[in-house]
Parts: sequence; C-alpha cells; structure tokens
Amino acid sequence: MKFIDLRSDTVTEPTPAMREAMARAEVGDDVYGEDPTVNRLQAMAADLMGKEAALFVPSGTMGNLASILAHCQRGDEVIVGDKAHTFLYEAGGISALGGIHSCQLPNQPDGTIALEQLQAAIRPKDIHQPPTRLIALENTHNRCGGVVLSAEYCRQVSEFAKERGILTHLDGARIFNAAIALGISAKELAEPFDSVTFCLSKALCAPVGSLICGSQAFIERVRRVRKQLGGGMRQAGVLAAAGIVALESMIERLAEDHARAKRLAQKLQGAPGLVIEPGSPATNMIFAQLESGSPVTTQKVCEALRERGVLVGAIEPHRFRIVVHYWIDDQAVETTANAFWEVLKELN
Ligand code: TLP
Repeated sequence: MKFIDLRSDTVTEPTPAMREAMARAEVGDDVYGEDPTVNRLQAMAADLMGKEAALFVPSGTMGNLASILAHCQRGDEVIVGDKAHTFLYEAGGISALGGIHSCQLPNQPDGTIALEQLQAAIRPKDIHQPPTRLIALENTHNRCGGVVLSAEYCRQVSEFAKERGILTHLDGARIFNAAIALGISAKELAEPFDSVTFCLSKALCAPVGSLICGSQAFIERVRRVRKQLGGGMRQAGVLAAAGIVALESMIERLAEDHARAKRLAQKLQGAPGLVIEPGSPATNMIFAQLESGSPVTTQKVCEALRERGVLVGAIEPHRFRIVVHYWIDDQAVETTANAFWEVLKELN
C-alpha cells in the first residue's frame, strides 16, 4: 500500500529534478574542499542567510551539535528552550560529546523564551557556576506547534545577548517555512544570530543534508568539529546537487503546504473528539488533541488510520502532529480528512 505519510516533512523523497541533478553532479573530495557542487551549495546558503560562509553537514542534528561545540568550551552553558529540538531530540549530544551544560528555560506556547527568564538565567561571574556562553532559539518551533518566531523577537534576544557578550545560535531547520509565513526573507530572520543551521531534507525535499552558516572564522572552527564528529564527506556533491535544486525551486512553493495544512485543519474541525490546537496550523504542521477524558488514545487512532493508508504522528498520549509537505496533494488532504472522520466516529 502507498501511504499518505504525514508523520513528518523528513519523509519527503527527492523530486525527479533532484534525482536528475544528483546523477549529473560534478564532484570532488570535499574534505579537501574540492567538491565544486558542495562549494556552490555552501556559497548559495551563505548568501541566502546573509552570512560570510556556510558548511554542508549530513543532518540538522549534526548542524546544531557542531555549531554549539564550536561556540562553547567544555563546562560552558547554553540556554535552550525546554521544548527545543536540541534539548528533546538530539540524544543529549551537546553534553555527551561536548561536555556542555544546558540551562532549559520554559518555551512559551508561541515558541519564545521570555526575556525576563533569560535575564534571570544569566550566570554571574563566579567560579562555582558554568559561564553562560550561548543562547539557542528555534524557528519555526517544532514542538510548540510549528510556530514562527518574529524577526523583532529574534533581534531583541540578540541585542540582549550581545550586551552581555553572549553568542546566539538559531536552529532554523525550517527557517524558510518561517520566512514564507511572515512574508519576509530568511536573511532577515537569520541576521540577528551568530550562527544558523537550516535543513534541506525537510519540507525542501532533498534527501540528505543541512547547512551551518556564520562568520568565516566560525565556519573554519565548525569544519574541524565536523571532521571530529565523522561528518567530513568525500564526493558529497551528489547530495549537494539535490540541495541546490531545493534552494532554487522549493522555497517559494512552501506557501502551498501552508495553505493545504490550513485546508486540512478546516476539514478536521468538528471531527468527533478532536480538538485542533488554537492557532494551528501556523505553518505546515497541524497539532490536534483528543478531548480530555477521551477513552480513545492517539495510538489507537493512528493504527486505524494506518489501515486506511494514512500515517500521522502520535507525539503524546493525546496529541497528534500532522505535517503537510510537497508530496501531499489536494486528493491526499481529502483522503486524510475522510479517514480521520471515519476512524473517530468509529472509536468514539
Ligand atoms: N525533527 C524531526 C524529529 O527529530 C522530531 C521531525 O520529524 O520533525 N531541528 C528541528 C527543529 C527539527 O525538527 C529536526 C528534525 C532537527 C533539528 C534535526 O534534523 P535531522 O533529522 O536532519 O537531524
């Protein structure tokens, strides 16, 4: 059975144009810095983010990890949100591999961390305490509902950090979704940060890869960390070629995913026992919950949907994540909505 897979936008397979570009890619040894296609992708990424340089890495997780390791020494502290991907879903890499201490502050429902909370968390100069070296934000914010941080908020945090000699990193895995939703450039959203990672292998459909962007000096340090982590790739131009197609042709169309996500949420509105979270979808993710006290579990609903050829994420006992992407067309929206209604009627 061919599934309608809404578990994540990471499930997106490369487009025919990407496969074609991969087959034709000019390559070289990228550890020597000699892969022309990787070099081209990196130059495009740096330009899109308004930074001096960029580095191609195998995943978003490695992008965040290598960035944080390059900013911090062992024993330094990074401030992260308590719902940040870096904190929840990266296997504790920064502490396991980098000896970096994390201070987790509450993410508000809009994905921000309150400035007063940041203020209170900054460590005084004191040998008993780990120095606050870095603040990391996420845009769009996945676990908070695919919500968008405004450029204004990012600037405020960056100014706050600069005044205190603290660095800033953005996990911009889905920065283009944020930019499209706000109607501004990704460059504007990236500008306040010392470093930004973004992913090619989510809604942009490329099969593999993320980019780290920042100053020339920072990227030189990150290149060394990437090697330490075993992420130095050789003829990676085969992968980068798909990334170039992604950057050239897959950004503007993200608006279609956002519109389809809205349409699907409207169709799900009123389905028995299902509550769409307020404001959802902000971008390409719908977050919905089963009514409190419901005897039905997301697990059960997901199993019944799977039998009807639809896959969605059960991310908490009563909470679903439904992610719209390039391979979800109008028909898939229709089929998914119908499957949900049928299953919920049956189980409730
Ligand atoms: N997120 C995945 C899962 O790991 C949860 C998903 O399905 O959404 N930053 C953010 C904000 C992410 O959402 C992800 C992936 C990453 C980083 C890591 O990217 P990869 O999977 O390339 O390591």
